[in-house]
Amino acid sequence: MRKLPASAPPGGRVSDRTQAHFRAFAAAKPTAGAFAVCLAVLLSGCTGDANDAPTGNITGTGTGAGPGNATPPEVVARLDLQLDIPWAAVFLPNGTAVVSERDSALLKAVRDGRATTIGQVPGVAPGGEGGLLGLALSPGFPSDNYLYLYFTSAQDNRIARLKLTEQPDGSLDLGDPEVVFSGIPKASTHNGGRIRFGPDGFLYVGTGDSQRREQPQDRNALGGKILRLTPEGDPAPGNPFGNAVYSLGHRNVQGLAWDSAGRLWSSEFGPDVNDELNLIEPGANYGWPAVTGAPHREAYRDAKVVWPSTADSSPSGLEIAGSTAYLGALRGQRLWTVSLSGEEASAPVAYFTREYGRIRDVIRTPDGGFWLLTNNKNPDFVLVLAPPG
Ligand SMILES: [Ca+2]
Repeated sequence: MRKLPASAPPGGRVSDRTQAHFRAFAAAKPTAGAFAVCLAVLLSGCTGDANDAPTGNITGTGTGAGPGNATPPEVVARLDLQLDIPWAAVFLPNGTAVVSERDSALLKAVRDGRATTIGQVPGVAPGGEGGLLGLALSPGFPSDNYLYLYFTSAQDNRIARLKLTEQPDGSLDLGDPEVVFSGIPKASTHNGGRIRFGPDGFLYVGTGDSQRREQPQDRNALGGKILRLTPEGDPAPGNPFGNAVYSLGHRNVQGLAWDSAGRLWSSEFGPDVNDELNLIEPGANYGWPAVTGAPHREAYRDAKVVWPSTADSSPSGLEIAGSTAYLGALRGQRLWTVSLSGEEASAPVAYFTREYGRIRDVIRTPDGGFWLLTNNKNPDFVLVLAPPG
């Protein structure tokens, strides 16, 4: 049986609202996770037995009460685009999606259910978890045409921007990349890679510890951080330490998203325990490698959601719509939803467990639905979800 973390906050216990979720998932098969759920809700009246409890439905803890009330996601299409380890996607104003492929270093355009190659990004040195990773569209894209890329080069992880311009025939032309920020440490794993422009117009960057455990606690090192940059790649004005660092003590940040009040949340891989959803505040220390999860240590910020077993989660892409956070899980092979209420987060609720394999990224579509990018190499596809009701 999986044990709940000793550090589970008391508010993370599942309330009687769980009963409805149990019924909704009554067809699922029992697992050890189901027993863990029952253990978690023993005092609040868990009546779901091993035969009708959901699989891995709730196997983490949040700070808020209960599992929340997110609308169950609905798959409306599967786009078999023959993708190869897609890592990120952005939608252009004209509705075309641009997808990065990690190992091929290709950028692909997807429109009307078809994928075409735009081009290969020069200077990418794929290896292990490194390669062509995150994408972000310039907030000024309609006039500047800039696409930002985070990738692993021969020397480091770096951020470049290039012009993506539409040709008269509708195809997209890739300009020469201009490196705007470099020197983020690289390794075979823990390369970070998510980039995203915030509501303040600055570029936020999730990095990994690059297997260098001294990096995350060093305010002057770039590994194990969330960085905040100007579009030109300079430290954003107002950063807490006067350099590029925005928050520290991270192990491997994989997802960045803002809620409707402008709060930044991020997903992060734990070691073999304690995957995290964190609420990010400038200058805060998220604990790695000293602590993980939510141990209530004064020097470190607790995670808002903790998944005790990385086998259930390993959360990558993060998106927030309304008051719900959506996280794609790689090893956990499912989509997690978390209901947010102010600075509190509910216990996570899983969908599609092991139905579609590993999920790398969650992207909001122009119509308010979502894309999920799979990462199974079989080849990979896009699941299209309906806008939440
Ligand atoms: Ca942490």
